[in-house]
Amino acid sequence: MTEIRDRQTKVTSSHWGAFEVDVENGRIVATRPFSADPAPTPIPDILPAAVHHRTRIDRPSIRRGWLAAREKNGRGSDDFVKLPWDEALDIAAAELDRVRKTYGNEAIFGGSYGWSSAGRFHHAQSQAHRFLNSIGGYVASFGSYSTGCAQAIMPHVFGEPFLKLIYEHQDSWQTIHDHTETLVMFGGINPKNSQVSMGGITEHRTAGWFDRFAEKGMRCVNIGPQRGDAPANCEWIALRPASDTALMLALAHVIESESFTDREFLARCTTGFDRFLPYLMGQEDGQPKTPEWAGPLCGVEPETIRELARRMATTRTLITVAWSLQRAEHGEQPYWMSAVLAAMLGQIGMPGCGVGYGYGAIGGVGKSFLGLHGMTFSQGQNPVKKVIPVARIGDMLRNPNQLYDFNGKREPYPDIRLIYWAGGNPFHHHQDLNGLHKAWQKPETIIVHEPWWTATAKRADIVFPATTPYEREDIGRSNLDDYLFYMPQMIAPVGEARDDYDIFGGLAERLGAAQAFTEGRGSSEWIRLLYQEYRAIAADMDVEIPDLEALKERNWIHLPIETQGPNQTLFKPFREDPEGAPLKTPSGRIEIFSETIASFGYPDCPGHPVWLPPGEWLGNATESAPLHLVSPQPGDKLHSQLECALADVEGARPVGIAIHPDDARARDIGSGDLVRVFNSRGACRARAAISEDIRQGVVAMPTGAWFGDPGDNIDPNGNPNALTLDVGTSRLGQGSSAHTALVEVARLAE
Ligand SMILES: Nc1nc2c(c(=O)[nH]1)N[C@H]1C(S)=C(S)[C@@H](COP(=O)(O)OP(=O)(O)OC[C@H]3O[C@@H](n4cnc5c(=O)[nH]c(N)nc54)[C@H](O)[C@@H]3O)O[C@H]1N2
Ligand SMILES: Nc1nc2c(c(=O)[nH]1)N[C@H]1C(S)=C(S)[C@@H](COP(=O)(O)OP(=O)(O)OC[C@H]3O[C@@H](n4cnc5c(=O)[nH]c(N)nc54)[C@H](O)[C@@H]3O)O[C@H]1N2
Ligand SMILES: [Mo]
Repeated sequence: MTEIRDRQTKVTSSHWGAFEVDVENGRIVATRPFSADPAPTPIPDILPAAVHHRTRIDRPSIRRGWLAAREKNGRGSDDFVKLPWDEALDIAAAELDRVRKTYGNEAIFGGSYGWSSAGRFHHAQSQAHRFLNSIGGYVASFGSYSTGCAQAIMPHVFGEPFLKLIYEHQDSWQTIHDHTETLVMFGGINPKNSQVSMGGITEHRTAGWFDRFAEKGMRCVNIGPQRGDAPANCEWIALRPASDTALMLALAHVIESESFTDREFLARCTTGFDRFLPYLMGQEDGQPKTPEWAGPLCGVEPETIRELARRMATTRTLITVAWSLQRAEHGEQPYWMSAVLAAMLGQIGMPGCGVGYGYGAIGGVGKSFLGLHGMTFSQGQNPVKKVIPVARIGDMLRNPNQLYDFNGKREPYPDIRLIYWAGGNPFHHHQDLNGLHKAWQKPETIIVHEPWWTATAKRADIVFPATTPYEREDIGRSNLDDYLFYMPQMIAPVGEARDDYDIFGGLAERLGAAQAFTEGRGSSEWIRLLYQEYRAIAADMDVEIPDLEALKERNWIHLPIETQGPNQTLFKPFREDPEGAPLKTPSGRIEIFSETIASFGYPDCPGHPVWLPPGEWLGNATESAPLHLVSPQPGDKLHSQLECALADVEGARPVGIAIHPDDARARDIGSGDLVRVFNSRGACRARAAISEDIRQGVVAMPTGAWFGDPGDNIDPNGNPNALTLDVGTSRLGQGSSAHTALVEVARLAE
């Protein structure tokens, strides 16, 4: 370890951006904004308190009931026995060995989903995968909670992996600024969310773009349940959650009825409009999808829909869709339908027009940089071929060996005996946490690495204390950012925490896999090697990067990789020459009707987009659960990270629940009142935040509060996943349906 001076200030990078860190006598005492960031986020303010918080895990800990008798009950309620590292590693290694020998590596779940920390080398999930591969493999997971459903459906429509589409090809903010006349944002574009980006975002510029759009006179329309999902200078159409597909169909109906459909574009660049049109016009099911039909479903006036459709058809229009829309039951439909609507307008492939996904969702979307990739620590090969859709973990644990459908395949769920998690917090992120807690009792052993005693760590059997980025050195770099950081170690590990790499190294050694996992290198040697490789890749692209010693000295550099390349208009080459530059779909065109999807025979995702109401929404609200709960990302942090210290702030917990004045009045709820939010799946506490900026009938609670203990009959801090529905989006996408939940709210006595 490098010597730590008494007082120093260094810059580091994180998922929420770069910031300066002041260290005094071995403790982080303050953070300050990074000089090059035009709109720094306040997220790091709480970091000093969090890094040294009392909830840090100080030593390896094994749950008493498991240690004594491999007792499974008691997860989340037992206390822990603290052990020396060697002893705890011996026990964990022996258990991994027992499970792989008794049941095979197909009994180990190592999806280990989660954002963990930025930093290229010490990425906990990659480390976990590499380690598990080195000992024979693990059951992996596909996709993310962010975009799992889109990752399944959109390749059928556009023939591209969804992430490649949004990160490499979509129009840049500059292109939108220069060309778009009407920006129609389903689910808004919220600068609050672009505070963060996987692996880092240095210059926060999203809000600034909207000021420039307004100056230009661009019309920006936010369609969704909350006004605050877009900057204040945007129009708001207050939509019922989950009804977007109905609205899009009605827009399409107007476009078709008023002869705006671009038949020439449809003929050249798409397939299957003829199969979709009878559904749209009602010849198929007797129900034309008119604005009068959609109005009551969406809670939007038919005239508003007509006016918007005409505007979209007569101006250069970009339709954007937030990721949240596909994080709901039948989330495939608005994604597919938005593509069909854009195709009917015939503007796909023109700069600033067509359709785009996830602008603002994270800060990197809409930035355009040279594809300078690299510095990836190899995860090795996984000999186990079983993969589950990431959000189906509860189903997997509940239904071992049962068949399930996913994107055209039917497979049995594995029979999991051991769960290994490093760098994620499933007892924050998964839906219906009370249901997950029950399913979580099935495996024989659960091993977790965590810096903090999260709800997941508390529900594990073996817990290893992990360092935070401030306790180890790393390199900060993201494909979606034009800065490069040396992230220095700033303080000694808190308690007995170790780097994930060293924990896995210790286990690998005990399991005879040391060479496969470490290849004889320590972390600093790996960092040096990966950096050298990255420098060589950069040099090939004529980007000069200093050597590691110089980067250490400079702490950070700006990379000259911003571009406005030809790729910055989505599908431009395809539009210009659909025969010569076909899409990678079966037809080579945009698939309005997909023979592939139709061949799956899924009633919940047929061959073209359709309106399918979800299991819970305002259209089937009940007396006991009359309100639609949406649970967006928190504005003041990243997910459940740094929560321990934020929760200490006077009055900060439970979290606020946005509720319309009429709904509050009907329940005799006043502003700031403590409330109980509940349904048949669970209950949590929240504090009423009465607001005209949320649609009547809808309530919104941010994610991120630490979930309580199993004995709690009400979640104390307000994690909305005490209430959400744990079902796949459909047999096709099997994504998370986090935004699907009906609830009731009642005042609680203080
Ligand atoms: N209701 C509802 N639920 C949702 C969503 C929603 O919209 N609504 N959104 C979903 C989405 S999109 C996402 S991405 C997920 C996010 O869910 P997660 O990614 O699981 O959330 P995080 O809080 O970022 O979890 C990261 C964990 O890693 C730990 N950690 C940080 N650094 C390290 C490290 O170096 N080593 C180790 N071992 N651990 C580390 C942190 O302390 C934290 O506990 O939530 C999902 N859940
Ligand atoms: N500050 C901060 N930023 C973050 C994160 C964080 O934890 N903190 N997490 C990051 C991650 S992992 C992700 S995946 C992205 C997520 O990015 P998104 O998925 O875009 O964001 P959300 O905040 O989940 O939802 C955005 C809005 O969608 C609206 N909405 C919900 N349901 C519907 C619907 O049916 N129709 C319409 N039209 N609107 C609806 C809600 O009002 C909500 O406020 O955010 C990223 N950004
Ligand atoms: Mo996410």
